[in-house]
Amino acid sequence: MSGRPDLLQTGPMMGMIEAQLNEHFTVHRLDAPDAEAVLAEIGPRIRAVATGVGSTGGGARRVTDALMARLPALEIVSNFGVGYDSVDAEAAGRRGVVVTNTPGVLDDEVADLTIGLLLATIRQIPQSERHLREGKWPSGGFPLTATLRDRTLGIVGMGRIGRAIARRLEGFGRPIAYHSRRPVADVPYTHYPELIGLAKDVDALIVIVPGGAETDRMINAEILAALGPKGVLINVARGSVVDEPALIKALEDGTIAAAGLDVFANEPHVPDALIGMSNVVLLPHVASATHVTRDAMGQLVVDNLLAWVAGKPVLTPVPETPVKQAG
Ligand code: NAP
Ligand code: 8YV
Repeated sequence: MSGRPDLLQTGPMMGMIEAQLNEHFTVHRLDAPDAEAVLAEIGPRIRAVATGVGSTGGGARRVTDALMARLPALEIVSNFGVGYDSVDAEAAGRRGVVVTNTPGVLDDEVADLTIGLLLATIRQIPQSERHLREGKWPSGGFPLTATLRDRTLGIVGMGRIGRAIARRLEGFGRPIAYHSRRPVADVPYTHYPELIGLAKDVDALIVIVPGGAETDRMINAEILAALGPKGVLINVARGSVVDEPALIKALEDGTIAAAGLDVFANEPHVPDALIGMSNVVLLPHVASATHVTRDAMGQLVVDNLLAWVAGKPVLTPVPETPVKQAG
């Protein structure tokens, strides 16, 4: 390959990513005011895309089949995030474009936050802190709360992060069960082939599956009813995995007790109905959001691109796409 390859950046990315992209590539920005003109002019030259949807990860532009059709020389899409539901990976595979993501480097961080969110939701930690800050303590202590002590814990998704969550939950001494399409051979927890069965048998449901069509609104009114009035839902996966209007209704009418949510259907917008509720803990998609972990994710975004530039196999291709090297 001669010269620096042309790369399309779909939106803002972390400074450490942008600095390295600018060093090794000729970078074009899709979040420019004249995106259409940019595409028309440089689309045919673009060989790489750097992308990532999220509050700090990058712009909201998705890498669709239609966008890739405008980039006929495209060879690689490097995604900031282990979840790559904002990239049409199957279409990329059909086009011979490799997609990379950032697995592994965030498992412990996301699992740590999940445990924090679970405890915060069940023990109402933010609510009790608000009680103190609002000066209500002298007039009365914060009301008693629900507990983890009498619960069976269910995990939806027993992949890299699900396992890291389960390992931490073992320390709480409560029964652990999970649902995924296939049982995982080397974990000691009870597998439920049907999500509804798991929801019926547990009192806390922690969701950590990928987003996309196959998991779209899998946590629906029926699952929430099965979880029941003592039930707590924790979603650290994707907002699309939960039927948000059904969840709001279930929280309002006592179908379930509480929810802890790091992700939402239409981020960064959160329904007013949720914001007004006292039985929810709401976080702005921060499960991986520490300096150390975001830097590790960012470096993996860059390292995949640099491997491709060097003609080496990319480090973390997604299963839908072929391993591709620069020609
Ligand atoms: P992973 O290793 O690929 O694990 C995914 C798990 O989900 C597997 O156990 C898989 O098992 C299960 N699964 C997939 N499709 C399913 C379906 N249709 N029904 C039931 N189970 C299904 O992924 P990971 O690295 O743990 O990450 C999981 C997801 O977490 C990411 O894709 C991302 O969306 C989300 N995430 C969110 C944050 C955040 O900031 N909140 C941070 C990191 C990741 P089977 O294939 O056997 O079903
Ligand atoms: C990031 C995530 O917050 O890795 C993922 O799938 O959801 C998070 O780690 C997100 O990708 C940032 O844009």
